[in-house]
Amino acid sequence: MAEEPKPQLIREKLDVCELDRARMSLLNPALIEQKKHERTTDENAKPVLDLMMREGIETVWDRFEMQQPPCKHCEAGTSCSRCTMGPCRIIPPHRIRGVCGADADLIVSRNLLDMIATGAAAHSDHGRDIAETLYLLGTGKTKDYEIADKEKLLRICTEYGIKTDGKTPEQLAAELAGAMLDEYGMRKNTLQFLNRAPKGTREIWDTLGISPRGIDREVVDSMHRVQMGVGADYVNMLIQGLRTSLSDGWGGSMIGTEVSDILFGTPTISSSKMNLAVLKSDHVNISVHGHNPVLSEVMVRAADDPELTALALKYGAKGINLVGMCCTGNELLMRKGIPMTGNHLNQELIIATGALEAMVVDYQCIFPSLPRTASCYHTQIISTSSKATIPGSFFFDFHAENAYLTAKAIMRMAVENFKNRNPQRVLIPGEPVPVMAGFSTEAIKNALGGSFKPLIDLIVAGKIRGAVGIVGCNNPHVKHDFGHVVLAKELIKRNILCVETGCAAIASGKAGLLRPEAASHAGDDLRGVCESLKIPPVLHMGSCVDNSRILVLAAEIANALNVPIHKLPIAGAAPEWYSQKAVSIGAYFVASGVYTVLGVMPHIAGSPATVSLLTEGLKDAVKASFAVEPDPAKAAVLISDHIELKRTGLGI
Ligand code: BF8
Repeated sequence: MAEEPKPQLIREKLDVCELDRARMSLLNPALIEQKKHERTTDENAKPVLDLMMREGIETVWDRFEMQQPPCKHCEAGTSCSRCTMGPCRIIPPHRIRGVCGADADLIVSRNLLDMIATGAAAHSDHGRDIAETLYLLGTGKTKDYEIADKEKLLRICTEYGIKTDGKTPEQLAAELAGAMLDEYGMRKNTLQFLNRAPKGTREIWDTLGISPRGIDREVVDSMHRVQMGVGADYVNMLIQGLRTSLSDGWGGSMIGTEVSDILFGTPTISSSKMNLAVLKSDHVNISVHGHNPVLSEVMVRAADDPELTALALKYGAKGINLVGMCCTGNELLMRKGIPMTGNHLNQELIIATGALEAMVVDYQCIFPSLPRTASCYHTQIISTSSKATIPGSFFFDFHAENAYLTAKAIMRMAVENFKNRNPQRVLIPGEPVPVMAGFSTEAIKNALGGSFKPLIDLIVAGKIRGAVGIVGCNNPHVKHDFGHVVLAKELIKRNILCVETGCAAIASGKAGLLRPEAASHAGDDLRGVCESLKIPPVLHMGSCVDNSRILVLAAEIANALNVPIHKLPIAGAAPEWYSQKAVSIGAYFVASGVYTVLGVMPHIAGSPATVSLLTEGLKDAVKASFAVEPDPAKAAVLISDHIELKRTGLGI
């Protein structure tokens, strides 16, 4: 029998700098009280944040303060350090070109294209890891996964033109995964899922020349253009940004979502709980953090392993409590109802509850500082991806082929760490909030009786004025969760349905908006709809790759009405975005015809031409544009006006 793998220590354990701690713990109590309210709206986070400031344990907000004021050239996007002729900054009126001759427009657009390509690469590589897992399953190279949704496997095989008759699910899995992996290169020169978009939308892409030719191909093409001496025209750079983002939304991310559903089950409406209080003082607490369910799904199975639960009892715990964080938490919440601890800015706070035995991470949105925070407690940070080893963490080289044994070894390490917990330092604040989640496109359709017609009828009748996808992150530039929650409340008040993913959905969950009772915050018409369907006015549609579900939902409604997506009364919003992935999401929303309002200004102000193209010029090209509005109440007005304009356009 194969042996459980052993962890490898990635460099030395990091300790929090004693000087930092001494300096920070000198904060006076009144200042701590003020700061905790300024930093977050998450009531369960406040006592932990308070404790961290009193004890001088550094957080993202402290580092943010230490970085102020920001470099104004970087903030405007007009600094460039891509090559060693520089670094360069554009400082009018004299320094208006970098050493290579690039002006502000080129530098800004080159930086932005880099961000889009980085985000698209992250989502799409995640999708590839999942497609590879399906391939390994299909070819018998891993026994640690099974096909949970055979109906979806058949449906997507048919969509890909794969003959299904007489083939086993495993054969189909291998064929489908092979066809998807082909789309990463350029053998096919198109992506199958683009055909899900309405004809009118696809025609816009073809006319503009932004139909993606391959997932990796567009990312590599973009990286080629940001090389000095290639891209010289800011318009050309930004148009390639749109094509790259489409290869993410309708390509890599959509593959990630659909194959995750095949492997782990298409989400159905379910209930769970959210916030830091889902930790249990008498259990071994293990949090999975990151994005890829290939790891977290096996952790769910390992948490039920009788050998490990017996071990937990032996160490005096009442059991193992596996909880989620950020998007891998969303994946588990959507499919398995696993409780969720919090979003991006909660990741250090969960450690400071003193009740976390292990934080098991894969990749994306993981602060490299986590081992420093953990060094103040007994928590072990366990990294699992060779792409994302973290100094100060224990590393297990996790692969689909060794998945279960590795998950068991990780879980064993966490359980054995329970004895090191100091009960005197445990602070689990308040009570968890109930949430309803699992609103995949299929689940929404089922809830509506098997077709989107009832939803379309409600929109036509004006009971639902429109729908908005609120997505994206937390960002210390914005009070934690404030942008998400205020925007959602303002929109539902105006009878606009919200569909959410990522950290936005978690913010709403913690604020109680993912409960059917939240219908009381909605306008009369939307409240009536929610009450009759027994659903919340804010629907949790999954993780960030699951923004592809929002695209599919929009496409299905547009196809039913026989109009392009840009004619629908819908919008997108990212009130607290920080990540390159979010830039890619925003770009594919806009490229797909969805007006999108950002709450944080991208680093583009140094090129008025770029700002004008993104906020105005794109309306001619893709019939949608970006807007930036930091005040979520004002953003709700912009969105509501846009929705009413689209309703008028449709004659409803
Ligand atoms: O992919 S919403 S902070 S956790 S990037 Fe990250 Fe942003 Fe959260 Fe998920 Ni998405």
